Formats: sequence, structure tokens, C-alpha cells
Amino acid sequence: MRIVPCSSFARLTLVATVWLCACGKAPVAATVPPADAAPAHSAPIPTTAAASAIARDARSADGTYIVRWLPVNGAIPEAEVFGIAIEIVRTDGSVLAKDAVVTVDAEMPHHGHGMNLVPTVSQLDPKGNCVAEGLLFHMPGRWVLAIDVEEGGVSERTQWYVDIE
Ligand SMILES: [Cu+2]
Repeated sequence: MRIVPCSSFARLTLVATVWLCACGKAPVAATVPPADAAPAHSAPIPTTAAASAIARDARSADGTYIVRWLPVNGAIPEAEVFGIAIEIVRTDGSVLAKDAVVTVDAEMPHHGHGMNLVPTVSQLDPKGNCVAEGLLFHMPGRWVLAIDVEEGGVSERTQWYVDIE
């Protein structure tokens, strides 16, 4: 499994997010950077002993957040439901809004489809942690995992390539 932040199309607004989710054939494939695209950034954020080597953090579209995630069970299984632990911090050091909402989605841009399940995401705790359950990468290949953070009606996306072999 290989995970790369999608830096070059991390500029989606809420409008684009809604549109992408509503349209299975969204033409985002043309904007997908090459597989060796450089990670958006590598700013240090707190890690825990449980964080494995595959945990990945990336900066959100407009740089408001650093979003980090890792599979709950340490690896992403193919064709099995899994969960991810998510950690979100604001880059300006301020605390996330209490009513911030996190949503998680994934798609295979080259195939024009998403997941067959809609993940559920737990409430963010005061430290910016939550857990998304019910993800399913039902086939091998390149997936794009997207984590959206919404505060005060503004949504910002962070994305990663996840290659399932
Ligand atoms: Cu597919």
C-alpha cells in the first residue's frame, strides 16, 4: 500500500466537494498529479506511540489544517471494511470549533466511482481527534481518500492517494 498526499488538487471548495460527491463521473482524473508528486508538506504534529509508519499527515486545501490519519488496525485491507483514526489541528494553533464537522469519502478517479459505503465519523474531541468507520476499498488500484473539515459553514478538503495492490 502506498499513500501520497494529493497536493495539487487540494483546492476544492465546499461547492466542488458537493459536486464531486453528487456526480460519480466527476472529471477530476485530468487534474490528478503523477504518482511521484511531492508531499504537500511535512510539518511536525503530535504523534502517539500507536501511530504506525503508514500514518500520513497533509495540509488542507487552503492551509487551515494539518490532517493526519492512520488505519485503526494498522493497515488498509482490500475488500474489507475498515476504520481510520483522524487527528486535525489548525495551523494557526487555535482550537477547532466545537461544532466542527468531519466527513470522509474516497473514490477511484480513474474508474469514476466511489465507495459503496458511506463512512460514519465520530464527534471530534477537544484535541481534534475522531474516528471514521465503515470505509471499504472494494477493489485494488488507486484510491483518493478525502477528509473534509467544516467550520462555520466553510469546508476544506485534504486528500491522499492510497494505492491498494
Ligand atoms: Cu475501481
